[in-house]
Amino acid sequence: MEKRGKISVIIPALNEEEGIGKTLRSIPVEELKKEGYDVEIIVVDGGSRDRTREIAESLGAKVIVEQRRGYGRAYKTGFKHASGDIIITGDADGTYPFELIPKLVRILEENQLEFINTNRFAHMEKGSMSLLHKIGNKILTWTLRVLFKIRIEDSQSGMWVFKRDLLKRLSLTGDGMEFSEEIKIEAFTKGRAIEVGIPYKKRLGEKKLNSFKDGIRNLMFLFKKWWEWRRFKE
Ligand SMILES: Nc1nc2c(ncn2[C@@H]2O[C@H](COP(=O)(O)OP(=O)(O)O)[C@@H](O)[C@H]2O)c(=O)[nH]1
Ligand SMILES: [Mg+2]
Repeated sequence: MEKRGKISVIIPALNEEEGIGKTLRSIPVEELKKEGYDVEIIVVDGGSRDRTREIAESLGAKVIVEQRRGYGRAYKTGFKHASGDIIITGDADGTYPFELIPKLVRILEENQLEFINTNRFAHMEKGSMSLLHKIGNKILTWTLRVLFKIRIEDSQSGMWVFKRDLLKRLSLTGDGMEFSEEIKIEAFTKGRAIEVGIPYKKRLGEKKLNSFKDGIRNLMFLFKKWWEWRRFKE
C-alpha cells in the first residue's frame, strides 16, 4: 500500500463528557489507514472537571492537558504536539462532520491547497445555531471580508484542514475564540486556501462560548489585527 503521510486530528475540550465520545467515534480512522495514512488523535483538555479525559483516553486519543484557559491557547499547544503532515481540527461537542475527513483531505491534496476552511451555513441542522449567534457571525464575517479582502462565508467555523508546514508562515496571537478568525486571516492572506461547505449539527452538552462577550471581543480583534496587517504591508 502506498504511504501517504500522517494525519493529526486535534480537538480542544473543556467539560465535554457528553460529546467527546460521539466525536471521537465519528473519526474514520480505519478508512484513512486503508488509504495509506497514519492517524493520531490529540485531545487538548482545558482541565475538565468531568469524565472528558477518561473517555478520550479509553477511545485511544492522546490527551494533553493545557490548564491555561482559552480556545486559541488550546490549539496552539495542540499544534506543538502534532506530528502529522496534515492537521484537522474540530470541537468535542458532536457538531462537526469528522466522517468527511477523507473527502476533505482529498480536496486538499488534489488541489495542492494549504488550508481549507469549512462553511457551516451550507447545511445547517435546525436549532444548531441561535439567531443571535448567526447575526453575530454574519457581522464578524462581513467585517473580516471587507478588511482583509477574503471571500469566506463562515469566519467562526472551528473545522479546518491544513498542511502543518503552513503553520511556520502564520502569526497566531489570539488565545481565545478570536483564534478561529485569526487562523483564517493568516491562512487566506499567506497560503493557498479555499472554503468548503459542510453539514453542522446540534451540540451535545453545554456551550463554552459567551455569544455576546466573545462576539464583541472577536470584532475588536479584527480591527486590531487589521491595523497591524496594514502597517506590516507598507
Ligand atoms: N482546552 C480547552 N478547550 C476549550 C476551551 N474553551 C472551549 N473549548 C472547547 O472548544 C470547542 C469550542 O467551544 P464551543 O463552546 O463549542 O464554541 P462554539 O462551537 O463556538 O459555540 C469545544 O470543544 C470546547 O470544549 C478552553 O478554554 N480550553
Ligand atoms: Mg462547538
